[in-house]
Amino acid sequence: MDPNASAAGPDATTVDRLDLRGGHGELTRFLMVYKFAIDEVTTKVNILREEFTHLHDYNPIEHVTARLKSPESILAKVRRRDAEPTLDGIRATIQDIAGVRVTCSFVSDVHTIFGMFSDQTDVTVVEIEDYITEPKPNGYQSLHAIVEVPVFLSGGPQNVPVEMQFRTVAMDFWASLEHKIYYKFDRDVPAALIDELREAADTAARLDARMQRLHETVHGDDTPHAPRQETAAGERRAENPRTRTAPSESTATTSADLEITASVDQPLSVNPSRPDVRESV
Ligand code: 0O2
Repeated sequence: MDPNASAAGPDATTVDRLDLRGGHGELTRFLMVYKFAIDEVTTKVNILREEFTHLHDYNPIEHVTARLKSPESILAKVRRRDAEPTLDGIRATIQDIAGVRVTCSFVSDVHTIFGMFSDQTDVTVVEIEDYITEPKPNGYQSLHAIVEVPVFLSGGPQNVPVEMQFRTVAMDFWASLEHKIYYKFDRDVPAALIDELREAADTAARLDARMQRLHETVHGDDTPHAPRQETAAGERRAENPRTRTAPSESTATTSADLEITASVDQPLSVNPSRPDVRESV
């Protein structure tokens, strides 16, 4: 029996009593599996990237970043959601503990890479939020998906959710600036700035459309598409994937203070402007 387990079992432990910092704390062990899921997902994405580079002499993925949500952010979200403050409660409620962001060159690449990723037989798409087809009112664009991947532990496989965000370089540029402004003004951004950000988002979207056209002019039909594999992706999606916004036709992710290092294609480093984000270097 686990000596750290409470009488009701480790998963029923009240989170407030958990050791948030210790390298061997309960929460650290709980989070370890999410770090493994990040490793699984980033390996899959890097395989696609390398294969593309070799086969098509073209790399549709600009960069991949990953982050484990910090214990503090997890607790804040648990409170916001009024969820049960236990490991079971966290597991059931918070699906973005593991986050992977894939930044692509062109909008078509976003859909192609997402299609190729979600078609893999061990990936289950739980939820899609397509903020590219339908941007947020502030202009935010990205394709979000909660996917589940199996992590093979000593005691057997465990399906672990990972929040994935797919976006273009232009979308990423806009989102990172907007995020900084949002926190600089402590979430109370002046109206004029909000308007300007909205306009900048439109400019970024126009740039994406223009670059896409140029790209197609240069590459023509050579642009890679997601192959339809034998098993329809839909069959492997969760029975009722929560698709808040219909994905586009072609398609059908704070500080990690933990002593965990994940590998993307090289060890992850902490982005000084976003200590919550660990980047491939
Ligand atoms: P972090 O630090 O990135 O993890 P929530 O808001 O988390 O309670 P939900 O449904 O998970 O609910 O949020 P949503 O809308 O899917 O957004 C999840 C993540 O997408 C955010 O994580 C951001 O990374 C990104 N995102 C969503 N909307 C915006 C936006 O308007 N601007 C920018 N810059 N990023 C956005 P968090 O919550 O910021 O935390």
